[in-house]
Amino acid sequence: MTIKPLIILPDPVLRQVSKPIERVDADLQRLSDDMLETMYDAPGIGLAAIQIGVPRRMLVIDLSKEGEEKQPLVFINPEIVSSSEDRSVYEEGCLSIPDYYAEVERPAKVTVKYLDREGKEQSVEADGLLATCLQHEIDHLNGVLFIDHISRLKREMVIKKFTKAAKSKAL
Ligand code: GNR
Ligand code: NI
Repeated sequence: MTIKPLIILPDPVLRQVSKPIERVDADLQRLSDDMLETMYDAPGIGLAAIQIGVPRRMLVIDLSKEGEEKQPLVFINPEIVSSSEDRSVYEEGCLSIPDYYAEVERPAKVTVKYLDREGKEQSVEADGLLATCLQHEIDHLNGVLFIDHISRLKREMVIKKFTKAAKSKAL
């Protein structure tokens, strides 16, 4: 397993729309292992493949707490098939936008259809943090970032700050 470098704002790779996965094979399982290792190392509670530069529709999540047994979840070709009317607000962050946090309102519950790590069709009714995290990660597969759900003024400030930081690091 390998820890991969994370793609950081304003890299245009983050705006790519990821393509469906056609075959769940050993290569894909290796990619999911690398994504989990990269997520645990960061540390984060979720990661989409595009965040390590792979434009494929796969994401990983682990909401277990420190010291608890790990609960790695792999979602391949996930699709939101229904969303609740009621909303909830969470303070979100993103490994591709380090050290920036903002409140985002989203549907409180979602039902997501997906393939698991073995390629078997599954469906989950998620609420709480899992619902928020699944929506945040599925947004990544569509080139959408959590800052797209905040005010334009705040979003432009964040993008400006990260653009400056990237320029000062470039050689
Ligand atoms: O680690 C993460 N924490 C988090 C907190 C609130 C809502 C969403 C997230 S996902 C984020 C990791 C990440 O960037 N996934 O794409
Ligand atoms: Ni993110």
